[in-house]
Amino acid sequence: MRHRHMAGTFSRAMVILLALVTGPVWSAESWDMAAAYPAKDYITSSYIAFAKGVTKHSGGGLKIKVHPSGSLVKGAEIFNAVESGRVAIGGLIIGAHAMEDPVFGLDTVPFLATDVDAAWELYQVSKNALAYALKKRNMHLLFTAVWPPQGLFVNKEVASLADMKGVKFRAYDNNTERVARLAGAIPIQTEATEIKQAFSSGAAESMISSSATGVFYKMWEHVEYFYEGNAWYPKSVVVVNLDAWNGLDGITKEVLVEQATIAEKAVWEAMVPADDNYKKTMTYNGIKVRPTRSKLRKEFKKIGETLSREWAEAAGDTGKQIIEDFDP
Ligand code: PCA
Repeated sequence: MRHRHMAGTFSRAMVILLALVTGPVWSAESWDMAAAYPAKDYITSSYIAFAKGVTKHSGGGLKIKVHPSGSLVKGAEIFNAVESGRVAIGGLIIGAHAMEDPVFGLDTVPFLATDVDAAWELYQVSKNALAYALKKRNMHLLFTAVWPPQGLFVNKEVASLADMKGVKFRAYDNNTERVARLAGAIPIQTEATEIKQAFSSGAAESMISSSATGVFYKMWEHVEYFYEGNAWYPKSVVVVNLDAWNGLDGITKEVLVEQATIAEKAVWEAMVPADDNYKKTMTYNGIKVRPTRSKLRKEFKKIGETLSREWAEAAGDTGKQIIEDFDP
């Protein structure tokens, strides 16, 4: 704990030192936005619509350019890049940072929110805690985007966990890695941009992800099945470096907040129809989209219970309060 704190202090000191030497890499007029997923993915599309809205409604006073597919910063590094000010703004999967603050991992606790309304409710009751935790890491929360429910992509029929034993599994964060381990699979963590390579080389044979990712990485070229899980709805957060945020004038801040509200509403509403379309595309291309078999679902619920317990222990009083306030 002490070491982590010291490491944090040290890296923050380095960042300040670097900024003093080189100055910030962004200006008040022009921001580059780091994004991990493809431009046409509905999540990244929402960032692009948001960026256009800000550019337009600030009369060009603040231009935001989105860099998709990890082209500016790799997905796993966006958090640190925004925190340190290497980029002014970024969109990232927040559950991947549960190690840094348990509140970041709330939306990856399996079976807590099992439909989009519950996921929205969970977000509402945890929003202040989320924004506060981000502020402590030098970031301002603008909005969130919800991913479709997570399901299992796999190259064979799976009726129970026994079928997952020893299966190579691509994980996108520590949570999915932990699920894989508890399921007896063999996880490797990769960026989404490395999915095709992982599956073509045989390093991965399965993964838990969504229909969106299934379509953009043409998973029909690698697997036969997509088992729908509806166990959790991860969120991406759009965050601004706090110094970049504080450097804006009041009117520009208002424009950002307004456009963030519009983008958030649109992307949350877009999720269900987008998911339906992505599943149709997968089916059309030959993936068998199936409900999870009841035995597997039961076994998976057990894994969910373990993860929930672990999360509650780590999240302490803040976590307890959120769970108490959550009434789906
Ligand atoms: N796709 C992302 C994370 C959540 C999702 O549905 C991925 O697989 O990297």
